[in-house]
Amino acid sequence: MRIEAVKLDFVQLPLKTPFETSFGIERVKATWLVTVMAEGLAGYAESVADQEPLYSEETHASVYFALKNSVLPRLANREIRQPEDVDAWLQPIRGNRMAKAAIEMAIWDWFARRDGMPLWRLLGGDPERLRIPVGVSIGIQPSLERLVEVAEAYWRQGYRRLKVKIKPGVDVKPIQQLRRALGPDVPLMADANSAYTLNDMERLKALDEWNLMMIEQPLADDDIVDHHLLAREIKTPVCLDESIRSSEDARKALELGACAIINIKVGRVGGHAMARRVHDVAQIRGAPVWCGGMLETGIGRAHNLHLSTLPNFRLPGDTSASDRYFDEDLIDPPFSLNDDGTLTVPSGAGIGVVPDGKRVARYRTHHEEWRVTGDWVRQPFPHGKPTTF
Ligand code: OSB
Ligand code: MG
Repeated sequence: MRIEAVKLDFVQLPLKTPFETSFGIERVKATWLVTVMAEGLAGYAESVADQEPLYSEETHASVYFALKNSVLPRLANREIRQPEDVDAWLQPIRGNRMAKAAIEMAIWDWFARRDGMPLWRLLGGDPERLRIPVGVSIGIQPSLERLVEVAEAYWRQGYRRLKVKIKPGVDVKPIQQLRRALGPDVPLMADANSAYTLNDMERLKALDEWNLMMIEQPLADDDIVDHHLLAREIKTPVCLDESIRSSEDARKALELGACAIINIKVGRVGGHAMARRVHDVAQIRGAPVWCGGMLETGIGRAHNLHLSTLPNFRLPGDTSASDRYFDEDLIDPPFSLNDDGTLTVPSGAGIGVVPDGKRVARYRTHHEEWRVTGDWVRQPFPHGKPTTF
């Protein structure tokens, strides 16, 4: 296929409740919805970058500029024979993984639709794993009472594990309270989003007592060595999120014993092809992975479910149902939680869901269409015009 046009819709969906982490509070889910057009077919994906570079270096603005100036020019006017070509051709671009992933994922969706098969099949997923066990990620709450209330409500809904955000000073107490309220058997874990250093060793050791499944990304986002030093000292298994940006990062982290588990986010590693390589590197070394999330709309959520069919996704992920985030998702029907705490992988071609036109129009604040003509990407959007993200 040759890309004929790329549509960008910037959408902003209000979150039902603010999501607080060690790096800030999100009240709205904003994303670039990317549509790749060719041969009368469309492929869909969304960017997982945020307004500010807090989780990673990327932002809505950087994704926009990387797509326009680096990513699309490397793909335009070339015959893409298979989705893996995109990953290979984008390798020279440093960083900007969320930008690369947004288009790469849309192209995977396009190919799967063209071939009339669900994306999981194209990715090589396991046909026996089409109901994905999921957990929920709980933001920092205004009080301990509220935290327990929220956690109990999700547990009653049937989620398979609970993850709570922690930061220095909001860690041992909430975990202790939760463990006491939920009992010893509820699978519970903590995500620090890089908020600690080795100076916090005692605090992190104090969590050992509460039987956590794992602690996610306790130390710096660019670190592997200190995580290894920490992992030697604590009993709680270490899981890496921010630190793993490629299969090479994964290999090094596992070789060094910096982590025992990896959270895979397609956007963070630059696309499905790389996500699969991270999965394989972990599988070979006997380390389980699970699928992380970035509060995606139904489009990104569908991609996550298809990826989660690969066999080494052995732990419940963060792909919760639509109603955990939004009153109204971009897809109709939204994703709902099955009684057994799973989400069902959509069975249609591609990711099996499409953005609902009316809803996109309702939440959209900006729209552009780039047509690939001649030997370049012709942009109807003039340079220099102020852009609202
Ligand atoms: O660290 O996993 C994280 C959300 C935004 C940014 C980073 C993270 C998260 C989550 C939420 O934990 C996962 C989800 O429900 O999508
Ligand atoms: Mg995380």
